[in-house]
Amino acid sequence: MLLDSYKIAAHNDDLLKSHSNKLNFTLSEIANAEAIIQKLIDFQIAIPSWALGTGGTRFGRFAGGGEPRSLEEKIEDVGLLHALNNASGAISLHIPWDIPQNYNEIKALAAQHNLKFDAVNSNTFQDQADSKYSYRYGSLQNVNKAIRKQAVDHNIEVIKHGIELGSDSLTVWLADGSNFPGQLNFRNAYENTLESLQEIYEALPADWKLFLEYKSAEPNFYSTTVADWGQSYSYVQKLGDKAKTLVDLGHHLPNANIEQIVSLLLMENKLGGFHFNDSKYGDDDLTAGALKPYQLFLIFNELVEGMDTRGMNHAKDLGWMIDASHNIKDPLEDLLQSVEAIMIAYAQALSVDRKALVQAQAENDVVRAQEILQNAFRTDVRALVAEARLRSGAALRPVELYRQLNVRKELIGERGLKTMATGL
Ligand code: PSV
Ligand code: MN
Ligand code: MN
Repeated sequence: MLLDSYKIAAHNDDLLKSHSNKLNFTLSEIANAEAIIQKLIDFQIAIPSWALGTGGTRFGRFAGGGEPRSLEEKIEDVGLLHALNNASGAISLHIPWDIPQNYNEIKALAAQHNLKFDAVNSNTFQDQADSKYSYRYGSLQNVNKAIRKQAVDHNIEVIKHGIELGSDSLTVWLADGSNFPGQLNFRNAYENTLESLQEIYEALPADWKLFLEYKSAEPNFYSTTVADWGQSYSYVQKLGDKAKTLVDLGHHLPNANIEQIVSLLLMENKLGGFHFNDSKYGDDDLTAGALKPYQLFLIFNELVEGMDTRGMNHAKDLGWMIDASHNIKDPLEDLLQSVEAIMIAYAQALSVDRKALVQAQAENDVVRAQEILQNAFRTDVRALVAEARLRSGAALRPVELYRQLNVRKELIGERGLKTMATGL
């Protein structure tokens, strides 16, 4: 399904007057509003291919219908999102869930939707029908060299797919760990993992990055071999400049200070990128900003400060991606909401009076520092985010237009009610 640009234009025309009123007020409130709008136009957040179908839990899955049945349909769905918000200009593939059959055709389809290929993801957390060895006791950490080699070879295969598609990064998330004390020699597991990662790193093209994602627990519940940012940092530090740590917001122990982690990884030049989502208990993969929008803002506050201090390009120097997979919402509406929440947090962070904050910190004026941050957080920047969309031909209110156009109904008509996205 392709969205007609005139339908977007008609939607925008209807809302233009009320939007202009809000925008004018916001412009009068925020000194650097024009610069913020430009940064928002440039900012793109990749969509993971596995978030386009309804997520499940181990207790069940309630599919909503009209879900993509192939890689082509996944690309079309991301194309829809991008047409609506002009901020979802990339798709991240998970191999072997998304193996391209014909690279040229897949690339042509993506180009038709103005999409790029973001990081490619390897999968050594599930056994495949044709795999010789099982990952039951881990992949890159495995005590058996032949199993480690199978996992290394898979990662190298994933890099090859990425090269064909024009991607420039590999994300490695390992389910490796142990369920019971005594099951694993921690040091051996670390050393095996390091050696395997080194072999994968060797296969990386010169202009590629390797992102090593950490996660505190699940599926292993006693130990995880890359469990936190310190462990990921320890590996990527040894691997070399192209290796960086990836922060998935849902992968921390409760109450972790994620913004501080972000700040220090940036300082060490080891922050690779993000998987955005929100959570209350664990790896809940809820819509970004649904529960803790202030935390999301504080993370962006550190990002803006740290990236500006280091002269980094906000849009290009880190990997920005959503990793949320919802259980009951329409996945496309959920993704539109996540992108919106991320853009709002980013815009708010860009509006922080940084000079005043530096001064308040130098004077230990704690009250003033809090006022500065909360003033930015409590200022409504939604008109700036909408204006960025308007200027780039996207919709002022993407979720509203998605519903008005009955997109899900159309997709069900095209694809059927009983569809199952490939992958999870
Ligand atoms: C693991 O929980 C994770 O966050 C990793 O990024 C995986 O690749 C992704 O979810 C999909 O299962
Ligand atoms: Mn993730
Ligand atoms: Mn996760």
